[in-house]
Amino acid sequence: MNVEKILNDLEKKHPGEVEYLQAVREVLESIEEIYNQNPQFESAKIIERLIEPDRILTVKVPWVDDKGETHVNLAYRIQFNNAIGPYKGGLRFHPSVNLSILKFLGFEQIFKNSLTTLPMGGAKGGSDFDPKGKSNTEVMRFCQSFMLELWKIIGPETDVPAGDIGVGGREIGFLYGMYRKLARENTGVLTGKGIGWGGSLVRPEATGYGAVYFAQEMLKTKDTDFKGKTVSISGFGNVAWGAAKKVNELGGKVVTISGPDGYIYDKEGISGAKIDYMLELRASNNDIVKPYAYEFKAEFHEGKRPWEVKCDVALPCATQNELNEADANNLIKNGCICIVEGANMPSTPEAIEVFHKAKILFSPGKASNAGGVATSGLEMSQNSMKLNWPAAEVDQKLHQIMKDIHSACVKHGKGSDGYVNYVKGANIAGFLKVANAMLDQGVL
Ligand code: NDP
Ligand code: 2IT
Repeated sequence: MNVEKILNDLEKKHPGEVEYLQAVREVLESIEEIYNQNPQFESAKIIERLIEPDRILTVKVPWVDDKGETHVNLAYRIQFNNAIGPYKGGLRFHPSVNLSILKFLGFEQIFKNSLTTLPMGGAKGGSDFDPKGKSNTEVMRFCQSFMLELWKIIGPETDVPAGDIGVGGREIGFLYGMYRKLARENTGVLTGKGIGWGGSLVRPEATGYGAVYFAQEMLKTKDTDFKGKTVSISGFGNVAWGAAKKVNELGGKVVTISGPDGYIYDKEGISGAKIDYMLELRASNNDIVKPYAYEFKAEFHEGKRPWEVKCDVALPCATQNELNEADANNLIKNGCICIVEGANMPSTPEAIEVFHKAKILFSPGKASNAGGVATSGLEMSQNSMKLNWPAAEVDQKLHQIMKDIHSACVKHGKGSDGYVNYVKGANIAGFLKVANAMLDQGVL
């Protein structure tokens, strides 16, 4: 495989799609060696077939606001690869959404879903619709209008969307309601559903819990754990919330959360009612963390990111490319020993290089945030069986999956000096399963 040639060709076809090209480059560089050792991959053009999505649905979504004014948004569903199971992945509603961001997320999802050990292919979707400041009825009308198009290409055995940034339980409810009407079926076609209508216990917490379970395994390799550790978290959404809960349970102290307006530093620790308050902040639809500072007498650092704070463990849980080279150097200078991505691709390639050079624990989102989609997979299993598992059972399965993903990363990422490159490990382990499935099934 000639990585530079493949990337050049891809860039010619998709100029300026920086996030997509960034995600593809990382995977190609990780798998290059193993790919070249297996000529059957090259002769079946596995990589050329894997880096382009199977199909992309683009639709316009007209909707009417509470004042009677009409708006038009763009929405997409990218079905990337379904060699090992139905297309699966979240929907993101954020003004920054474009094809490059969704292709990067869909591409990452292939390997993440493969790592979960469950039969799920990769997909992603979303819209440039901004939920900020919208009323419930406006969000409902947007979701219903989007589903009028989306339902034609999804189904419980075809493609199963879920939430991501800007899409939580409320949006999944509106989307599912419309799907059910159109399809005239109650199926498990979306995950993250309400507990009373097909949802799984622990799904809301799963991404954050999973990331912390993964971090626990990483810390274990250094004979340590979360007890007494200071933890910096970014974001204040679904993933950040679940992670904060689990860190507290394991005896760690969370000292930061962040939003687009800046970050909160609470040296007393973000625990108990303060974690519940994160849900209020999200539900307020304002997208700011500043009110936390008044509520709990904590510091607010306007326009800044939390990576300047002294911590033992860092959990970036907001969005892509939110932790750069300077941030990485700061974390290391301040004694951070472990960085675990809760978000998708929050560290820039330069930041990852800093972590790898320093040989400290670093794990990529596709491994450490896989608990969310894994629990979505468990929701699909429960829907198929028309059964609900108790919370403890789901949590135990989630925990085991995160341990298995950690083992797969160690197996494929451990170097001769004993240092584990989790990026390499995750990419190779995720790739091999999908590539072998594609080989078995012929050229399609
Ligand atoms: P939420 O919408 O609940 O929260 C997202 C958080 O990130 C908010 O604090 C949000 O603030 C911030 N954020 C989003 N976009 C930007 C931006 N462009 N610049 C700065 N801050 C931003 O989403 P989730 O918690 O669900 O998602 C967080 C991350 O975790 C994402 O990378 C997502 O892809 C990933 N993830 C989510 C999973 C899930 O199951 N929910 C599973 C696996 C990964 P604001 O919106 O105001 O910018
Ligand atoms: O990035 C992700 O893995 C998610 N947003 C969750 C996807 C899912 O299908 O649960």
